[in-house]
Amino acid sequence: MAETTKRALITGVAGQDGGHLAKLLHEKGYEVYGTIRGQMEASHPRYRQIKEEMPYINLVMADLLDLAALTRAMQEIKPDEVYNLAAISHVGYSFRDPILTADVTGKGVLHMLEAIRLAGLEKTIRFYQASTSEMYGGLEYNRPETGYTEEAAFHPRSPYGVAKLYGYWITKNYRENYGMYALSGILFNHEGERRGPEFVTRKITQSVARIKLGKQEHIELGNMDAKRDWGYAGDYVEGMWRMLQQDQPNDYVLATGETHSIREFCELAFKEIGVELTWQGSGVDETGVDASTGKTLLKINPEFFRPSEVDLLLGDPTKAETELGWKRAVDFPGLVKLMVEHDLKLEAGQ
Ligand code: NAP
Ligand code: F7E
Repeated sequence: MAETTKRALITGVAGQDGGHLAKLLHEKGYEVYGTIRGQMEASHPRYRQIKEEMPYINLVMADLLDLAALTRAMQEIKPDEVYNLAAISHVGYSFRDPILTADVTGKGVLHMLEAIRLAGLEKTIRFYQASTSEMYGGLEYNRPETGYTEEAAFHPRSPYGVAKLYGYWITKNYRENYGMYALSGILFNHEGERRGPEFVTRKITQSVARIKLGKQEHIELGNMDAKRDWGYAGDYVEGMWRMLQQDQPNDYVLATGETHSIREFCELAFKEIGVELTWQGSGVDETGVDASTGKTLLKINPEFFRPSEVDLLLGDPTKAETELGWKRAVDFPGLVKLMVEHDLKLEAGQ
């Protein structure tokens, strides 16, 4: 049921969170605008696909590298709320293309803030910056007892994390310098049926579905020891919206307060298709084996190792729970289940 007639602009609307957020805001009665990049026009297959799935999004062509396009978008749309979700968001990729990552994921945030100022809207727009748990360094640098809070120290371990830290600080800086309503959501990993297949959870659930249907023999992964605080993206976009409804701008952590290893994710995903996965060997020789058939279903491929890792992420969402009344609904087994079920249907062509 519509609750508002506000206008929202979402950058990166074709990404995982963009889709969830656009739907949420549309359901709340917002007029939703979303940026995509490239030289698409209405006849482009990707453009058509987005419009078919989410006809309510008004698509705007704007690259985060292009200050002029962003300024024009602000002038024409005059949004009440801006959610800056666009980024080079893959941590592994950021090691391969650190300069583009710095430009888009870091300096792109400055472009957004300057576009708002150039359009003369800095007193009216509420700005959300998609900050990340990758700004914390993992156990070697910062050992959280009950999880990282908004006050924990940062020590990013990848070009992506460093670029995001710039985005975090420049957002805080514009809040302090110009009195802008600008804040960061520091979000821990969130996944789901819209997650890109280049991220480990979706790679696992897609592969499990394909193995079940006889379309794939095994899956190859990198570091199995990393632990992540994984939630459901649908729950997290509700938290983003709640942040921008507060009287004063403030930064918030969204997390589940639980951490699980890649191994645990694999075990649960295979369990969904009736396979008990057991582990043999160690290091690059580790394998995941079907306990009943002895078939190797998982191998390690060093190609997926990163030059440096965040070994463990665990967030403390107390502030968001207390001040925003936010709480995740989907738990870890529920998340794995919904992703595997979705991919089984998708791979079966249903
Ligand atoms: P995503 O699926 O990778 O979506 C990112 C979007 O940004 C894509 O639609 C991409 O467009 C767009 N983009 C990339 N480069 C761009 C450019 N130069 N100009 C304009 N758009 C560009 O990411 P997500 O998972 O939805 O995450 C949303 C945001 O939250 C990101 O900023 C991410 O870094 C951050 N974050 C994510 C998580 C998480 O666990 N998902 C956690 C913390 C923070 P194309 O489709 O054309 O590539
Ligand atoms: O990796 C390990 C990998 O790429 C998770 C982004 O949304 O969340 C995401 O970043 C872990 C890492 O996500 C493979 O080494 C093992 O330890 O799914 P991921 P991420 O790096 O945690 C944060 C919060 C963001 O902000 C980012 O935008 O899994 N891993 N084997 C693998 N990872 C991948 N991708 N592929 C593998 O084969």
